[in-house]
Amino acid sequence: MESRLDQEAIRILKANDRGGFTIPTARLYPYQWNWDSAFAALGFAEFDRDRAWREIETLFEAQWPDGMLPHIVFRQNDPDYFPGPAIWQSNTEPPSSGHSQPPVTASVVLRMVQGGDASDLERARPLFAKMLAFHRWYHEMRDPDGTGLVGIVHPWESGRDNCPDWDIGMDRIAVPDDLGPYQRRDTEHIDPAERPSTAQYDRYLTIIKFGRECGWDHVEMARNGPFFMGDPGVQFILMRADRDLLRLAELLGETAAQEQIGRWLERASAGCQLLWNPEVNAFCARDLRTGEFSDGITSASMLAFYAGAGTDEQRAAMAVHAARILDQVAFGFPSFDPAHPRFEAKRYWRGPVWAIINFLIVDGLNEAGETQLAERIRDDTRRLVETAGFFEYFDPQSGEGIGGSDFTWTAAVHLVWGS
Ligand code: 2M8
Repeated sequence: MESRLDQEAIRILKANDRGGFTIPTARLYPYQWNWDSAFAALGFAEFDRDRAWREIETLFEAQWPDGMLPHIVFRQNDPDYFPGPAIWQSNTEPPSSGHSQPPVTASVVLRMVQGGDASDLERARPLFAKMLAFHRWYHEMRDPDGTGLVGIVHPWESGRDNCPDWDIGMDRIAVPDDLGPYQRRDTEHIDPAERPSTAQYDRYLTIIKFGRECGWDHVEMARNGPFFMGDPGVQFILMRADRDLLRLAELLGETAAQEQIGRWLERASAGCQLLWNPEVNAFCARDLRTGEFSDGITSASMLAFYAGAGTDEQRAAMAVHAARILDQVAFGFPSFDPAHPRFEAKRYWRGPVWAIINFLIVDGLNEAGETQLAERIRDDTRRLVETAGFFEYFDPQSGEGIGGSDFTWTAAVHLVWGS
């Protein structure tokens, strides 16, 4: 029996469907976003499996020849969003942005295969080589020295745009005099107090300018771009996605790829130790140009469980941090540590709760046997949606829904978890 909320979630996914691809929400985000689309597929899989597979297939239509899966696909020009295709100048068809986003696709595809039948496995088959190329791109282009730790070249690549994780890297960016005037659109849709600052947008655009001027040469971006930071979110999501891609390789009989994926996994398990901040006793973001650590714990730090990363001792320390942070908010899991001076309950990725991150954290905590913590976060997410609705993010203290409404990935998480 579908509950009222299930019906509402299905309505949202259908309303945000633009014919084979789904937008995160109307007006604020009118294009196809990489990891939003992957979560949308999981939501569709609950009631329309063909449509779920279409979502992943249309996303991969935008894959670059070098393997990169871009973070936004611009199928049409929409003045509601800035920066659009004319700013990115990707020179690709369809036009896209010039960097990527957290690589959740292989994990989503494995989940769809495991929850389906033989026809789902067949639908995954042609996607395998594309996902393998995407993972190779991450391991080679975002880790050109083979350290086992991938970096991100833009805060948007983390998906956690204005998180305090990036403040140390962003502070080092010099905004050029010829950046030129530009008109933001997000602050016309949403209260500017709940969005990134102007100084941050200046820096986001400075990085795009660099990318555009070097023709989106990814080695150049990683070696000499204005920003290059290690992100616990992308690192842990990639580690888990490698593990899930390996499982897919086994199910599909793709023997040749297995050794390669195994090597990536081994290297990344060692490389993630570079994110262990001994002063905070936690996994934290790190500036890969200077070696400096961010000193804050985020919701992405908690994805260590999801990746199976770190030692038993490190994961035990992370569980203690998780319990302490949950005790400080009415609804978990906040995107930034509420005890840190940079925490802001309503400002986007500097404090609010995000359903998709909760979904990944809960998956990892359950797998690690931390079931009480997992249950608590899942209950909090359910209460937030029940009382506030399918918002983009939520205030961890008041439970208020903030940002875009009728949001695709919040609806998808609700459907996957069930009422
Ligand atoms: C947010 O990011 C975009 C840029 O990519 C923006 O603010 O314009 C982030 O929450 C990101 O994780 C998400 O994929 C995107 C669409 O929901 O919005």
